Amino acid sequence: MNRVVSIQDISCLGKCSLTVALPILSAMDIEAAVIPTAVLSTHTAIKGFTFRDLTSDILPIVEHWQKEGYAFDAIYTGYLGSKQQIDLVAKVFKLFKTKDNFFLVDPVMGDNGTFYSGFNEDFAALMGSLCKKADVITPNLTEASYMLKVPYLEEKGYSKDYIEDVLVKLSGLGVKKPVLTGIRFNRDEIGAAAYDSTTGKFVEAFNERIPQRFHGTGDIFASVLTGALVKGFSLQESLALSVDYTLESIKATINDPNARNYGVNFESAIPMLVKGSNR
Ligand code: PXL
Repeated sequence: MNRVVSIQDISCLGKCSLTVALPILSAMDIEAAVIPTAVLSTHTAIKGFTFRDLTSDILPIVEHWQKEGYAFDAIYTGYLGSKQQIDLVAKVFKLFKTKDNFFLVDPVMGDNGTFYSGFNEDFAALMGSLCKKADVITPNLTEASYMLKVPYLEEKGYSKDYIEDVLVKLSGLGVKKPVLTGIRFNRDEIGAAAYDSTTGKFVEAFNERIPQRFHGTGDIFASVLTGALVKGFSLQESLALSVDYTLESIKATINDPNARNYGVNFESAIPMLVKGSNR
């Protein structure tokens, strides 16, 4: 069985980070190990959240695993709460690199042209340097703009050429396969675009756009993408499964009159993921 370690926070309630990465990887028949970087009562979009920093636990956990000889098919990082955590993750990458595994960095920092609470330009520069060590990254356009120090263009205010240019610039950071999420060239479709710098090819996947915003969809996308790549799906197939499952989760949410507005009903869509990740 494949084994992935995900390094990100536990938001105890709110359907994001590890509480979505774990069930999604399990549904894809992948063992999911975790290094929790912090414990929050909820994600930071809900006011009054608690925050317990677990930075000092990261290296002892990794050193124990190393002593016991554990290895991983992928290391997948999401929300990181401090510059120190970025430095530590870079160390973890070094310790666990093999010739066959890959690192996926989801540089969670913001959306819609602004930073989430607690992030700034300095943090984005450091995140950019972590991305240098990654095989795959999954920023949205806001995060990509901050890391590249290029202006953020509003939704639909860009062309395909612009997106391809951003992807090539991201690969210039040193990333083999940058992926941009939340891309839309028209009103009706949304998806992801990627550049495989090892072949020079651009790939993309789009599906229906539901004109509402939901929290946690980036984490769902990155978790499925990690799982699909681990299972040997092509970049194109992996993007398509990630886009389709995210849409299915959103549809399940809008069809549920009692849906909570802090995350999406990805649980209801798990049968589709199980089917889609077994071939
Ligand atoms: O969904 C990304 C995410 C993960 N973890 C925490 C967050 C956010 C986004 O706001 O606050 C703690």
